[in-house]
Amino acid sequence: MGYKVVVAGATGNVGREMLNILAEREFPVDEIAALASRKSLGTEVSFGDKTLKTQDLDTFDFTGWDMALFAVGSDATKIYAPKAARAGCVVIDNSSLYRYDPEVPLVVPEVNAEAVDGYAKKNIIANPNCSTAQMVVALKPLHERAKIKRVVVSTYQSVSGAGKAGIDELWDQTKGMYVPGQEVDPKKFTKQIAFNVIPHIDVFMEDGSTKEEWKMVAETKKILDKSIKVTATCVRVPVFVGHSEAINIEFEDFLDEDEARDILREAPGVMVIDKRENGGYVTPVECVGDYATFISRIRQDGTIDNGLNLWCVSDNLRKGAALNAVQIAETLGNRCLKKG
Ligand code: 2RA
Repeated sequence: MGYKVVVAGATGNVGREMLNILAEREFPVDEIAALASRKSLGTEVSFGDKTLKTQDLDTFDFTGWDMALFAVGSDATKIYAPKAARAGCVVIDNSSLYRYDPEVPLVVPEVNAEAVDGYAKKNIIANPNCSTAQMVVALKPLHERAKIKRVVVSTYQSVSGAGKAGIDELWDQTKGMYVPGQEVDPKKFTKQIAFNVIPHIDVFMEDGSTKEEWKMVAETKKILDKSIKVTATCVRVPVFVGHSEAINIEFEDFLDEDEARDILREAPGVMVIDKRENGGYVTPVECVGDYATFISRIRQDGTIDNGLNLWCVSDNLRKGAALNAVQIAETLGNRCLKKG
């Protein structure tokens, strides 16, 4: 006996990955519905070896459905997530809308799976921001061993984090540089992303940080430990898929780099690739399509008493979004919605 599962936003990058991963992991599905907005209605999407015709999110009746994985953005989530929740369908939402709501669990299963137990307050569970998810997977096992005081993180985020538009912009600008007649009008974008990096993701906050940076701070505190001080610089880079992060950690107690490496090797969701030689580390192109949060360049930070540096890379469409959402669904099913 399986679950009746909905994927809302099934034609977007994350929605398609949700369907792919539900099939790859053989999630126990009795029935599945792929929902899309009016403009994408009828588009066909793959679910394993099946093809699903998308249905209308606006008119869909969630009654009798067990779980709905949402990848529709905050505006549409605001309208349809409460409707699904009221119908008794548990929403697992990839937008930022509910992440900071104290009544909504914000979950990375390798870090705080037990938080799923609080789903019934609003029948909604929130998926974290992609750059947060991979980082807390790496921090959790180290925090348990040597209690983290402070994290300084610089991110190198791929353009797929900005959706299809982000991918198209990089492609068009790059093509425009090499194909005569396909140059892109500079008036069409604020800053060039092709062969460039942009220290700005989401909107600017009063204190000069960006909302993407604020998300990493707020979400790490909610998911892992509110006592951890976090400061972030989030940068967009000309990579199609795969977020990278340079993470500096200060602990309460000393943690030797070799012990940290051993701990990470055993940590759930982590793959350590860390040799001090040419190619002995992971890069974004190698993480695409994988489930793992890859860790490389593990080394002491000798400028402080209890410091460690590491390099963290993961597929932002998978662990950063669709995979984490499916893992939440698995955790919800195993802990709270067991089927006969
Ligand atoms: C980004 N994390 O990378 C944000 C949203 N996916 O653009």
